[in-house]
Parts: sequence; C-alpha cells; structure tokens
Amino acid sequence: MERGQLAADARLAGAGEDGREGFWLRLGAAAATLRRGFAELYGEGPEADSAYGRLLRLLRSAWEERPEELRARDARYEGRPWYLEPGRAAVMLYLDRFAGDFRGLRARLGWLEELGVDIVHLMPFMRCPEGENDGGYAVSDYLRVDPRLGDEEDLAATARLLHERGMFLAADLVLNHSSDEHPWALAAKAGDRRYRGYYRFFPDRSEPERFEAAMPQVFPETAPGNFTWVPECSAWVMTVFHRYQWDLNWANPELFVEMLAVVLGMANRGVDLLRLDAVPYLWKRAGTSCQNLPESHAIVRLLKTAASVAAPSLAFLAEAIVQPSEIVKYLDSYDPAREELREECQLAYHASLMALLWEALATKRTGLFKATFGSETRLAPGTAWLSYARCHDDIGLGYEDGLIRAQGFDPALHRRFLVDWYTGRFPGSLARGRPFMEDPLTGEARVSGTCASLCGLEGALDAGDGAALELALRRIELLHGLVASLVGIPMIYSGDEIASLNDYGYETEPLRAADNRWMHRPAMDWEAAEEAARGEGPRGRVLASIRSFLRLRRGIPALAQDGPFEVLDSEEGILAVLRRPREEGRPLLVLANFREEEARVTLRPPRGFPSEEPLLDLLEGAAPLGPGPILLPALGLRWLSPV
Ligand code: OTU
Repeated sequence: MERGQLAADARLAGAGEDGREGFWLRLGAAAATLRRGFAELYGEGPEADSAYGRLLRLLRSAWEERPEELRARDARYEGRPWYLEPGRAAVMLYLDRFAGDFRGLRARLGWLEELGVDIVHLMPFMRCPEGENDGGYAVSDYLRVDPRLGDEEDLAATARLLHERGMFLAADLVLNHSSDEHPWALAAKAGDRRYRGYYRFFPDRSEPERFEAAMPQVFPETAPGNFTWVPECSAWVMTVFHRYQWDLNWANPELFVEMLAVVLGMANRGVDLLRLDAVPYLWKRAGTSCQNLPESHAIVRLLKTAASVAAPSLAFLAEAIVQPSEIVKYLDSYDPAREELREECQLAYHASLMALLWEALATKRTGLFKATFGSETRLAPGTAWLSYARCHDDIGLGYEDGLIRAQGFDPALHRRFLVDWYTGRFPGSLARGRPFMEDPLTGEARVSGTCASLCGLEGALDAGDGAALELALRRIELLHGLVASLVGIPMIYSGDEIASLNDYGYETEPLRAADNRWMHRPAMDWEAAEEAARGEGPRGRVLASIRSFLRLRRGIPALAQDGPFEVLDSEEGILAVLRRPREEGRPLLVLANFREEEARVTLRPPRGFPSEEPLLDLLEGAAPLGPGPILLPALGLRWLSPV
C-alpha cells in the first residue's frame, strides 16, 4: 500500500498528533523496499548487516531530533508536495555574490519576493578549503557552515525566516566527491584503513588504465584524467572532477550511512530541497563511461526512501547534465512489476530544455527543439522539471545526435557552430561567451557567459548599435518567458533579472583564472538593481518583464508545474506549445518566434481551442487578436488564451 495512504488511514484510526505513530508507520511501509534496496547494493554479509542496523537507528534518531516546526511541515505537505503548489518559482544564487552571507540574504529577501520567486536555491555553503574549492563543490565538512558565510545558527535562522514568509530552502549536496581536506581524506592520507575505504584507491596504474579507456573527461583543460597520485598513500585516488575532489566510494555501505546522516542533518536544519550534485557519477565500473549506471539510480532511490521515513517533506533535485533520454530516468518512476511508485528524485534540472533554448536562438530554427522537447514522456505524479535558461555552470550542448542528424546537420559541426556563435567567432554574432573546457582531442567545448552577454547585450552596448540592443533584450525576454511557460518550475539565475553582463574580474584572481565559469557568476550590482527597480534603462525593462512573467504565471492554472504540454505543428523558426490545466480553467497557447523578423502564424486549431474566435494575449492584456493568422514580432512571445 502507498505510504501516504497508510498514514492517512492511521489518522482515521485515531493515531496521535505527535507524529510518533507516523514515523513507525512510514518505517513499516518502507521497510521492505529499504532492506531490498540495501541488499541489492551491499549484499548481506556481516558488514552490510551492521551498516543496515546503523541506518535504522539513524532514521529513528533523526526523526526524534527533527524540530517541531519541520514535523508540522511534513504533515502539511503530505499527499500534495509543496513544490507543486500553484505559482512556485525558484532563484539560484551564490550567497557571497548575492548579499555577502546568510545575514545579507535575510536582509535582501524582499528583492526575491518582488521578483516573484519562493524557492531559494543556494549554491554550496558548507565548509571548504580556503584555497581552490571549485566554488564550494569541494566540501570539507558537510554539516558545518563556511565561516565566511555564517554559522549553523544562521542557516537555521534563514530557513525559519524563509518558512515564515512562505518560502523554501534548496541546498546543494555534493555527494560524488569530498575535498581532499575533508577529515575522512586526511585520515585516509594518514593511513587509516577505514577511511581509505571511503574513497577509491588503486595501488598502481593497471585498474586506472582500464577505467580511463572508457571514461570521458569532465574538465579536460584544467583536470585531465580521472585519477590523482597521492604520495602520502603511495596510491592513485579517483578524481573525476578536480584533483582535489576525491570521488567517494559509494560501494562501501558505511559511506552510504554516513552520507544519509548528512542528508537527514540538512533536512533537520530546515532544507526543503536537496540538489544532488553530479548524481550520474556515483557508481563506477571499469569498462563503462561511469555515468548513469543502474547502481547510481539505486543509491538515490535508497537515500530517498530512507529520507521519506525521517524527513518526509524533503525533496531531491537531480543535477544530471546528460543526454535528454537519461535525465528523465532520475525522476520517480512507476514500477509495473511491483505496481508501485519508485521514489528517486522529485525534481530534475531540465538541462535539455536549457540547451535547446540556446540552440534555437542561435540557429533561428525550431526543428531540433520540437523533435526533442515534443518527444518528452509524461512524468510520474509528484514530479516536475526545474526549467531554466542558465545556471552557475557552463552550457553543455547535450542533444541527441540522431535528432541533430534528422534535422540534416552533422552533430559535431552543429555543436561547433553553436560554440562559435556564442563565443562571437561566427560572423554576425554579438554574443560574448567563452569556450569552456575545449577538448583538444575532440575539439568539443561547452560555453560560459551570462545570459545577457550570450544574448548579445554586451556586444550591442559596446557597438552602440540600437537595433542589436533591441534584439538582445528580446532574446533575454523570450528565454525567460519560455522558461516561465513551457513546462515545470521556472528558475532564474540571480543577476539575470537585471541583465547582468559578464564579469571579467576572475582573470586576475589566481584561484579562479583557469575557470571561466566565474565570468557568469557576477556579484549582484545593487545600485544597478535599484535603478532597474525604478524602471530605468535596458535592465529596468528586463526586470519588469521577468517579474511580470512570474506574476502572470501564478494566475494561469494551465501553467501548473506538473501540468502536461503538447508541441503543435508549426513552421520553421516558430514554436507552438499548448498547455492544458489538469482540472478547471482555460488552456494556454504559448507561441514563440525564434526568427529575427516578424512572422504571421496560422495554426491548425488544437482540440478545445476555438478557431473562429479572437484570442487574448495575456502578456499584453490589450485587445484580442484574430481570428485568422497571428502576428508575432521578431523574437516575439505570446501567451494566448481564449477570451
Ligand atoms: C557540478 O557540475 C557542479 O554544478 C559544478 O559547479 C561542479 O564544478 C561540479 O559538479 C563538481 O562538483 O560537469 O561542468 O552531469 O555535468 O555535475 C559542470 C553532471 C559539471 C555534471 C555536473 C558538473
């Protein structure tokens, strides 16, 4: 029986309000899945058994420590997850770049509320080395706050304040690797056998060579290879990312229990959503790409099932920047054999939508977009995409090669064109991105740059070209308008709402110079933000547009985060997507023009959509349009509703 149903029945039967019964019921309902999942990964020997015992005791102690306020949230969101409540929208930010630290964030919440976001997604804020730390993605203590940002009390106070204001806290869980300065790593270096087992050590090159033969490289420019020699241990340790990020050994049941304690610790500090960093990489097997292996999914399912017992309102967000067909597998799914929902992640970054948006803007074509996005499968109940135009990372060009070919393009050349376009190498492009991690072997690269600079705003301002400026602003608006309306929960990368340009300061910072992702992580310019809030200049226009997308969206039932969509037939360069409300309410037709000239669009009227009657553009609120062909300005967007 479903867990939610069991708990509901228990209440009907008169279970108490203190939540104790709830815990035992949830544990009872999850026990078989937990034990089976654990045994599948770790077998049933004495070592696994003792780790499993610790796991169960951990669940109980975490629940006992869970603050009253959070237990009340667990009860409130049972059955109807908080991230599916109407209108939710997210912002992603680095604390230091946005407002200095936790205290600064609390003082600036008003800005976020006015922007119209209520899920505050913080980049890593846990302790990390003073030196190289990959923007906090090399964690040296998973449950202590980086003193530069505040302390544990600051974290709890921030979570409480967010919750009081009806907002939610999302935090990063860097679970594929730790810093080489984490106490576990230090103990391993000092020769502690137990902690050696937390990482993947190899005495010589034979195993590493077998791995390397099939593994791609994440950071080929700055961190070639996937192994690092550790002189203290006279051994190689696996380091898929940077040499100072040691891959954790998830094949060790003790490590699993240790990381589950981190998950529950974060939840008990008030975190509502955990972003699982680099989740496709958790499990490694020589001879494979070491990405998306079935065991990586099994680990996440086990973590989530356990968390659902002790912190039921905690949700997981998959950071899986992989092929479109692989990303979706990180979400909860239905298991037909057992006739049950398999919990995994409830949200996932829609990295393929992100990549497609940039592809369509550069090519002014929508074929690949429609073919990829239109083939998307229906998601399991309770899950949703997190849709975004960009984040703190590079833009990866993750398209299905077969679908690129079906458009008549060569995949490698197509990607090359996109990199050239966004780095301004292609004639006519004013985009100001830089290639990220150009692979000398394959010639492949990803792209760095802020949304505004990639859209040509910086180039247009430098050139003093008014027409180009207008196009750049329209691109920024088009991207955000689509993020707010195509599918899922919209997420804004902090600073994009005021069209922040590239920040080249990183070039002279020794710890950052080699990583050009810093150019699109600029510090918030609060003076510019205030001007924008007064409606001044190009920034003012972008801010007003993004605020209105998010505000309008809240009142449109067809734009529910888990609502369905349908890609309609349309001409090249045009995107037509129909959103239907699950229950009551009007459908919404999202019409976008990726071409840089005006278009007149005639559509075969979709089911339930009147063809003979005028339509209202909710973005303009002006007089109804049509019937007949609909005019779309260059790079224009309309949200059309029957009157
Ligand atoms: C993530 O990104 C983070 O978002 C990065 O900021 C970190 O540097 C990195 O992990 C290491 O912790 O390759 O270019 O499929 O693509 O995890 C960014 C997921 C990355 C990876 C992704 C990774």
